[in-house]
Amino acid sequence: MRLEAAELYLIQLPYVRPFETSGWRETHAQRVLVALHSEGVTGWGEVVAQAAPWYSPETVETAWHVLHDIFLPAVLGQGADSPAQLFAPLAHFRGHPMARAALECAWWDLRGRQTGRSLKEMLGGVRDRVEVGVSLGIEPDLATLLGRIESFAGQGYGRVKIKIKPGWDVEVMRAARDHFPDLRLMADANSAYELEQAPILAQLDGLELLMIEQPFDHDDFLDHALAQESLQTPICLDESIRHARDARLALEIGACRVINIKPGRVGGTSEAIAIHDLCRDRGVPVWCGGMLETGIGRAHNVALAALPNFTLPGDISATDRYFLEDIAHPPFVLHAQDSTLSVPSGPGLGVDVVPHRLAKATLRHTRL
Ligand code: OSB
Ligand code: MG
Repeated sequence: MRLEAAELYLIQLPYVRPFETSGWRETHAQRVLVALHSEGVTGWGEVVAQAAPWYSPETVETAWHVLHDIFLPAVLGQGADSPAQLFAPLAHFRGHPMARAALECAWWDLRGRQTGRSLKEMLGGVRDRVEVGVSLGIEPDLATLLGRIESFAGQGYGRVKIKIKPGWDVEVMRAARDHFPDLRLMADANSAYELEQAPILAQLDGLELLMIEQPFDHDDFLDHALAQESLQTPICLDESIRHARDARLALEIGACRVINIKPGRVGGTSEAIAIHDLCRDRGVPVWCGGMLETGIGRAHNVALAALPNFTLPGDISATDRYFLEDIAHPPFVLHAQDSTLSVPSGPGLGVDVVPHRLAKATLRHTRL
């Protein structure tokens, strides 16, 4: 297929509730959406970069710039019959994985809609439903957080992740464990700790947490390896894993026992699958992380999480956990009996952008 035209949308959607981590607080999602056009068909992708470089160095504006001025001019007019061919014109450009991932997502959606195949089918998914959890931000006080856990557990979420930071950690996790003895619980620090604070993390051993996610620097391996040696709880790396080579390094030196795979962070679907395969071959479990995506990114993540080695619940919650009104339809709804979401079976992503909702959310739009 030849890519004929593209569109970029900068959108803003209010979250149902502000989301706070050890490093930032967001009240709205700002995202860049990419639409690729070929032979009368459109495919969509979502750039998961945020308004500021909190989680990663990319932002909505760096993504807009690099897509508009560099990546899209390089791929438009070119043949793109595979992800490798799509990315070939970008081989000499560095970085900007979230912008790349949105391009690849749009390509898969386009390919699926042209061939009538679902993303799950094209990627080799083996499940019709994927197990999911919910990621809960830092709250003003413990009672509020416990109320939130109770509410989500009541809705049927079987796994709850709690954002931690120094001063909002041991007491919080212990209270969560005391109140919810049977719930699958985990903590995510988003790089808030120094190696010297490893004894704080050691106090979480014994709470039977599924894992502790990214306690140390966003680009660190060594500190994680040193801490994992004495921690019983598995460390999961998120920010540190930028591609399959990072995953290899982390596993070789024992920096983690679990990996969170986010297509945006690793530069796209194909790299996400490469990490999945590497971990599968080494017997290391993976799960699909989230970036508070709209329905576009969520549909992609749900299909990815249908691959066989995604054996732990993903950060892919139901649409109503994020937005009152998403730009995509239909919404994702939690199956309360088994804490799962259904994997769409329609062509491509299997969800559609709703034009009037997109128009309402759009801050800027351009066509190339
Ligand atoms: O660290 O996993 C993270 C959201 C934005 C950026 C980073 C992270 C997160 C989440 C939310 O934890 C996961 C989700 O529900 O999408
Ligand atoms: Mg994380």
